[in-house]
Amino acid sequence: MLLKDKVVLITGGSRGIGAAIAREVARQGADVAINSHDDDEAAQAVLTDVEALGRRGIHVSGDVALPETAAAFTEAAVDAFGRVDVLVSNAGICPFHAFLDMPVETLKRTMEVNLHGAWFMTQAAANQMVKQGDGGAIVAISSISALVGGEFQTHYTPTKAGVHSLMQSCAIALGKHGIRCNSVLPGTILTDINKDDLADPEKRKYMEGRIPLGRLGQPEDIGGAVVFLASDMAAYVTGAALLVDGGAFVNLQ
Ligand code: NAD
Ligand code: RM4
Repeated sequence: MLLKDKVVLITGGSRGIGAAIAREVARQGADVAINSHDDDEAAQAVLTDVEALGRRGIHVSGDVALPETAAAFTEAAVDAFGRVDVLVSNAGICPFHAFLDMPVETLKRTMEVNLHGAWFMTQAAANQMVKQGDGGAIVAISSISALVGGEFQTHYTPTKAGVHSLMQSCAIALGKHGIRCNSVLPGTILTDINKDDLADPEKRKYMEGRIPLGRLGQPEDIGGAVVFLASDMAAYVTGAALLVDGGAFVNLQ
C-alpha cells in the first residue's frame, strides 16, 4: 500500500504500459484517473480492474497533443477525487519509419504527442499541485531510446530524450514546491506500439539477444519503478532516471 489514498493521473492509461501502471497503482491503494485517445472500450476494461481492486477510477478521453486536454483531464480528476498527488505522463506513439523519406506530418505528430503532450500535462498537473500546497510527484515514461538511437526512430528518440530533459528541468523549477520529477526509461516492452516491428522474427530474435535477463519486457515490469518514484520511499529522489530494461543498455559485449 505504498500509494494509499493518493490520486494518480495516467495519460495513455488504456493499454500497454499505462494500463499496467493503472492496475499497479490501484493495487498500491491509489484512486486512478486515466486519459486515452480514441480508445474508450479498452479504457473501460482498465477501470473495471481498478474497481475490482477496491479503488475508484475515471476515464477522460482526449488527445494529449492539445493543451486543452491537459486542463480538462486535471479538472476532471479534481472534480472526481478532490486533488492530484501523482502524474504519470505515459501517452506516446512510435510510428516506425525510415529517416530519408520521413513525412513531415509523421515527425510533427510524434513530437506533438510525445513531447508537447508530456509538457502540457506536466504543467497542468504541477499547477494543481502548487495550488494544493503540499507537494506531489511527476513520473514521465521516457525510454532507453533517450540514451541510444534507432534507425527507424529518428523522430521518436529525440522526444524520449526530451521527456527526460523535461523532468530534469522541472525538478529544478518545481523543487521549491515539494514536487518531485523523475523519469522511467523502459527497454523493449511487448505492447501494441511495437507489435508490427517485432512481428519480424529476425528483429525480435536480435532484440531478445541484446537483453542480459534473457527476455523482452512485459507492461507489468514497469509498474514497480513508477510506484517507487511516485511514493514517499523516493522522498529525496528528484531529477533522476531509472532504466528498466533487463540490462539491454549496458550490454556492449
Ligand atoms: P501502447 O500503444 O500500448 O499504448 C499507448 C497508450 O497511449 C494508449 O493508451 C493510447 O490510447 C495512448 N495514446 C496514444 N496517443 C495518444 C494521444 N494522442 N493522446 C492521448 N493518449 C494517447 O504503447 P506503450 O508501449 O504502452 O507505450 C506507452 C509509453 O511507453 C510511450 O510513451 C512509449 O514511448 C513508452 N515506451 C514504450 C516502450 C515499449 O517498448 N513498449 C519502451 C520505452 C518507452
Ligand atoms: C522504445 C524502445 C523499444 C521500441 C519502443 C517502440 O522506446 O525503442 O525498443 O520497441 O520504443
